[in-house]
Amino acid sequence: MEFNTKVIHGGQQHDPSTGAVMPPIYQTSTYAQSSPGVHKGYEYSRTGNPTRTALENALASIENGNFGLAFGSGLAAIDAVIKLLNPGDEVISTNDLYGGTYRLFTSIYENYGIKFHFIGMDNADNIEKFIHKNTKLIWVETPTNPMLNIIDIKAVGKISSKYNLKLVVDNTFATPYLQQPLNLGADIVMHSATKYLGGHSDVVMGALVVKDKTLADRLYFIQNASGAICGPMDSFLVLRGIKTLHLRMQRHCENGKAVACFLKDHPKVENVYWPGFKNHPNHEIAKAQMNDFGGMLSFTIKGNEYNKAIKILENLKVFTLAESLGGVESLSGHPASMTHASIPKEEREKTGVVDSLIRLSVGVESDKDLIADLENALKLI
Ligand code: P1T
Repeated sequence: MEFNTKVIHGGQQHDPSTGAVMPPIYQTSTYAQSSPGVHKGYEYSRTGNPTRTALENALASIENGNFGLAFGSGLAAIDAVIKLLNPGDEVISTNDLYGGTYRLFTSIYENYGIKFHFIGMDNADNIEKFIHKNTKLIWVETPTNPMLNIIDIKAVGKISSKYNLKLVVDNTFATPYLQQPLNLGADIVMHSATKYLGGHSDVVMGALVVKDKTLADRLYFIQNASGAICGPMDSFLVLRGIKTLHLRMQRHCENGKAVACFLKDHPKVENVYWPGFKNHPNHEIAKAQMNDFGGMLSFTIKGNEYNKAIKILENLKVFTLAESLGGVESLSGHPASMTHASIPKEEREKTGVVDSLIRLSVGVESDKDLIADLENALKLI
C-alpha cells in the first residue's frame, strides 16, 4: 500500500459491531468478563482500549513498523524507552534536541544512574569514540529541534547494529511522510504526536513504533506497568489527524520553502536554518533520506540582539507566539526562553540556540499572508 493510502486505511477495519467507518470513541475504563479471565480481548483500558488499538495500528502502518504504542505525551513515550535501560547503562544522544528530552535525560534519569553523552552527530564517525561496554542506546533527533541539523540515519544505523545497540529516532519534525527511520536502520521511532500527527494543536500525545516483537512486548509491558497511556478521545483525534497527514505535510513543505527563501534574502536576517538550502551543511543527506524539507525553520537577526527578536515575536499577527509546532496554524517561538530554557545557556549556545534565534512552525495558511506578516514585523526593528 502506498503511503497516501496507508494514512487513511493502514491497520484499520470498520467497527465490527456496527460497521462504523471511524472507530467509536470507546469511553470506558473496563470490560465485562463472562468468567474470570474470559473476555473479548480487552480487560482494562490502561492495558488496552479499542480506539487506542485503532490508532496504534495506524501508527505502525504509516511508519512501516509492526507494532505501535500510544502514550499520554511525547515525553511519556521517551520515558518508556529509557525504562528499557538499567542503572549503569549509557546513552549517546544528539546534542541539539528538544529541551524537554534533555531535561528528562539529565534531571530525572541521570539520578537513576544512566549516563548520557550529548554529541554532535553531523558526522556519524564521531559516535564510535563514545561507545563503551555499557552503551545500550543511541538517541537521534533529525531534523533537530530547533537548529534543523540533519543526521544520517543509515550511517548511525550501521554503527548501532555493529555494536548491537538500539537506535531510536525522534521523527516528530519529519513525520513518516518525509522519512521512515525503520527503513533506514532504526529500531524504535518516537513521535510527539502532539505535533504533525495530531496536526490541529488540540491533543498532547506520544507514540512509539517498532518492528521487533520482543522489543514491542517489553515496551507494551512498560506502557501497561507504568501507565502513561492516552485516552480514547485523544486517540480518536490523532487517528483523524493522521488521515490528512499527507495533504497537510505537502502544504507545510511548500510554505516552509517560501518562508525560508523570503527570510534568506531579507537584509535584517543573519542566518536561516532550513535543510532545503544547498548550503545547509547536511543538505545532501536531507535530500537522500527525506522526501522534502518540512515546515520547520529557525533564523537569527543581524547583531544577535535579544530585544529585536522579542519585538518581532510580539508583533507577528498571523504567526501565534506559542510553544509547540506542527499544527495547521503557524506558530513562532523563542527557543532560548521557551522550549529550550531548560538547557544551560553555555550548552545551548554551543549548538546555536542564541538569544536572537526565532523558530517558526510554518502552517498551511496562504504563504502570501505569512510572508507579509514577517515583513511587517521585521520593519519594526
Ligand atoms: O510535548 P510532548 O508531546 O511531550 O513531546 C515532547 C517532544 C519530543 N520531541 C520533540 C522533537 C519535540 O519537539 C517535543 C515537544 N516539543 C515542543 C513542545 C516544542 O515546542 O518544541
